[in-house]
Amino acid sequence: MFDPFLQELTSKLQQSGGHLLPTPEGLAECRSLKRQSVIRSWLWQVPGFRRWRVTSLDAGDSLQVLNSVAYPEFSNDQPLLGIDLLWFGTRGKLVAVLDFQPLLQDQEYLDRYYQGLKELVSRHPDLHGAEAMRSFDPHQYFSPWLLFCRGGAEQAQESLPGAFTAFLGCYWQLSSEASHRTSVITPKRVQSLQEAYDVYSAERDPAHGLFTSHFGKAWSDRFLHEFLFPASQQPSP
Ligand code: BLA
Repeated sequence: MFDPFLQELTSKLQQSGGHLLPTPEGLAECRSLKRQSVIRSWLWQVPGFRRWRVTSLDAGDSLQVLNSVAYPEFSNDQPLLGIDLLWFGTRGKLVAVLDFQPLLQDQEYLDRYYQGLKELVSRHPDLHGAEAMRSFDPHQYFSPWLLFCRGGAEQAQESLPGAFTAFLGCYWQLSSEASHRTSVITPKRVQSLQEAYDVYSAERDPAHGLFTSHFGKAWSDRFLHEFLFPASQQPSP
């Protein structure tokens, strides 16, 4: 379902001078024979970013996922890129979340970074439902203009492709302007806010149960703490 999206993201990363880095041993790919599924992950080195990860999960008709997070360099206080797209084929259900994940929620920060996303959302009102969040807090690391939709095939096929392209374009625009901008938040604070994002996300991520049911607890714990949210790892004693 999301292969064209993954290809689009991958080619944009390549065009931006990105190249692949090795993923931690055993985490690049995992298969579940029982659930007939495979999860694949890529770690990118992209100019201007300290980390950019991409994951796709293919469990056939039961579930397809594309997930990605981009962490800008600490000298750049712009939002993180957050992508979480899920397609439950058997039930014909879509969960789509696209956001510029803010480090802070104050008005000055939102005014600085959200003009583009605000306009995009006004062109795609069907993807900006008033969905309630069950596990996350909408006021922590989510923006008021996130695209968040629990929908069906119509949204997935008709609205999402155009919105996804525009969303990537908008984030690339923000990133290309970084060199002309002065960050307001100090690099030290950006670092601690990005690390707190990992700690918070590892605690709340509703995917952990799903990973465990496909790939077992040991692999899923490692994947969560070593690949998805590395700053959530306990420092070794
Ligand atoms: C929800 N994301 C979900 C759910 C699952 C995943 C299973 C619950 C489905 C539901 O609410 O109906 C799946 N999350 C994954 C997978 C990965 C993952 C497979 O991290 C990793 C490969 N989630 C993100 C990012 C964002 C995000 C980057 O990982 C930001 C754009 C958002 N996911 C997000 C939100 C929800 C969600 C807002 C709804 C959760 C809620 O209701 O609180």
